[in-house]
Amino acid sequence: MKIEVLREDITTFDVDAIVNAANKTLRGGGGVDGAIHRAGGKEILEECKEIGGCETGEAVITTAGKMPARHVIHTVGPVWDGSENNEDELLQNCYKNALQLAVEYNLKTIAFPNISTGVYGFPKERAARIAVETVGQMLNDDESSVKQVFFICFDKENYDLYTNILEG
Ligand code: AR6
Repeated sequence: MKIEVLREDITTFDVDAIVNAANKTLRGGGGVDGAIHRAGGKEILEECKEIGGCETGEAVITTAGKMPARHVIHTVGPVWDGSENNEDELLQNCYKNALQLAVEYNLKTIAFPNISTGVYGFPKERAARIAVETVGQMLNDDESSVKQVFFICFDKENYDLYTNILEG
């Protein structure tokens, strides 16, 4: 499995699945969630309504509507609360469950945004370390269909953090 860090708009990215940092209602919102629903069109919202909702740390899958990607894996990151509510483990679960779903669908390429580091306020460096570590742990799994993971960083701070962590 290969890991790459890019500074991009995830909605324009051509992979088997892009991951959405959604909320529990799955009805769209701001940030990357808003961008994905705007770019993908109403088909995604219709599928999300059918699914109903998603708990923090869990993941669900829909098509990607009008975007170049084939699927959207929606996961709900934890709201940062000063590490009082198991946020680290819940964020780990987002990455694990999204990858797990990608394997169930036999997907080869997946792109993650920096889950929880926007509106949900998770400290960026702490989140980046969790993301890299959790995805890295699945590197050794030969059974995995996933061959390439992209961390799509929207802001320069996240881009620099991920680059440093992966180089170090
Ligand atoms: N492509 C890639 N990354 C992006 C894009 C984009 N087009 N737009 C924003 N980001 P956030 P959260 C980055 O706030 O913290 C929504 O309202 C952004 O710079 O989107 O998990 C949901 O409905 C940041 O690094 O998600 C929830 O209510 C990262 O995406 C809530 O926000 C995540 O920021 C979820 O909050």
